Amino acid sequence: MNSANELRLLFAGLVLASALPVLPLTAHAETSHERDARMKWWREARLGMFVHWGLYSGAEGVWDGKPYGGGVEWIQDYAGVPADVYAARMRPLFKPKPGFARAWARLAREMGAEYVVFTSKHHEGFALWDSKMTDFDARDFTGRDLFKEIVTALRAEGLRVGVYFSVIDWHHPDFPVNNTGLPHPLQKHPEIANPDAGRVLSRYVDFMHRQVEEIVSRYGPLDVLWWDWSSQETQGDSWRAPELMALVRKHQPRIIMNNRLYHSPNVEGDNLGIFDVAKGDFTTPEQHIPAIGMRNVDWEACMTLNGTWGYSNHDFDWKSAQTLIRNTVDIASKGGNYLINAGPLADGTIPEPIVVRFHELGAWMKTYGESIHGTTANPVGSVPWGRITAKPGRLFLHVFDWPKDHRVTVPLKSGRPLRAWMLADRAKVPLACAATAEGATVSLKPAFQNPYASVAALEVAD
Ligand code: JFZ
Repeated sequence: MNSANELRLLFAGLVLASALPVLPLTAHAETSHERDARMKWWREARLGMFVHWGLYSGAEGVWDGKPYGGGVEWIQDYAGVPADVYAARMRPLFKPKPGFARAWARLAREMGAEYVVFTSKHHEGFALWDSKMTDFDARDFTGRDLFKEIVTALRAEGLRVGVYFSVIDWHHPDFPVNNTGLPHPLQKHPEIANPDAGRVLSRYVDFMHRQVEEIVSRYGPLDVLWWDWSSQETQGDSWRAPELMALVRKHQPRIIMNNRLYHSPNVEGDNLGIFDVAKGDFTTPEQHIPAIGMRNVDWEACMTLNGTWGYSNHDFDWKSAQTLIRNTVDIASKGGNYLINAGPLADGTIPEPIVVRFHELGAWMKTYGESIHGTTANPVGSVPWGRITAKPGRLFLHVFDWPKDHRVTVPLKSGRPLRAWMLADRAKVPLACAATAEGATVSLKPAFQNPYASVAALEVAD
């Protein structure tokens, strides 16, 4: 072939290539319609229960008699404990009682949660399933497959199943100590001259991929994979994330994953504006509620109930039931999900202060759940007296500050008020409501006032 023909061929090839869409890594690219169908249950759920439970639960926030603050599921790191010492000390303390998982599932249901995310492996590296890849797992420590017990119990209660998986692993001998931007207990040991000698990250990543494959291939359909977490230096490529996510999707085509294989929540903020569905289905603001929500981004705010994810025997700084209920409302009004944490004891018992608060939230949800589940963000603009959620043709007026004249103003953008009633009123006796220059006013009934958040439904005609 002469060079002119070669050039012509090359040119034709270039034109053709630029006309083709970029081929996705997976065999079939998901359309936005298919994505919406896959995300449907999650977008409607609005409330989930997070469970942090592992060997750290047995330390209860104390190491060598010294109490630690903060998230004490990190106690191995806080106290700079080498993996073998940690495993030996924690092993005898980890004694799950029979039926613990059924109690978790029942509590999640009673609280009004639609899904539960539990730590299958936290940073300490201990696997709650029967892993063939390591003897640092539930089967070797307890003779049981705790993952299976938890998944079975959640499904029996009709809950969606979410699996938290830490890509950070302080037990595996190939997980780097330094220069990842991620924590490691041996960083507290400057006397170890070269702690990274002999550690090969790619070997850990191979191991981690195979662990993930065990989880996603053995226990039937899973609903959420909650990765945790990455840094600027160590993310995406470091974990071979596209391959890992494709592996998960091969076994679990409908699973929903967060974006923490690429994202460090507290360092980079909430990812507003740079959200990319190729890097995860939703983003995870931690310990705060985004001021105005996030337009066109699926998000879930995760929060502790006191100051720690894992159980502490000396942190009594519990959020009130009112805060839980108002956070639930606030987050739903901004279009997000609320994932509330419980840290059980090493035997699986959920502490009474948590049970009491979750029951109180659940009692409120029982009456007002229709104003949370299946709703979308406030479509009309903020109001001084509380928050608003929406369903087609209907607004839910959540009143935090009950007006002295019992009347709330709703800034309708279009349409006119049809009828209104208090959600707690089973008879649905109509409330006085009227169209005004601002939109509508609704007269509330004090007999149906709720100390946490009162709710009225308002039907709006186009
Ligand atoms: C992570 C975990 O470290 C924590 O133990 C808990 O599981 C929580 C839900 O997720 O928390 C983080 C994640 C990232 C940062 C800090 C805490 N960060 O980027 O600094």
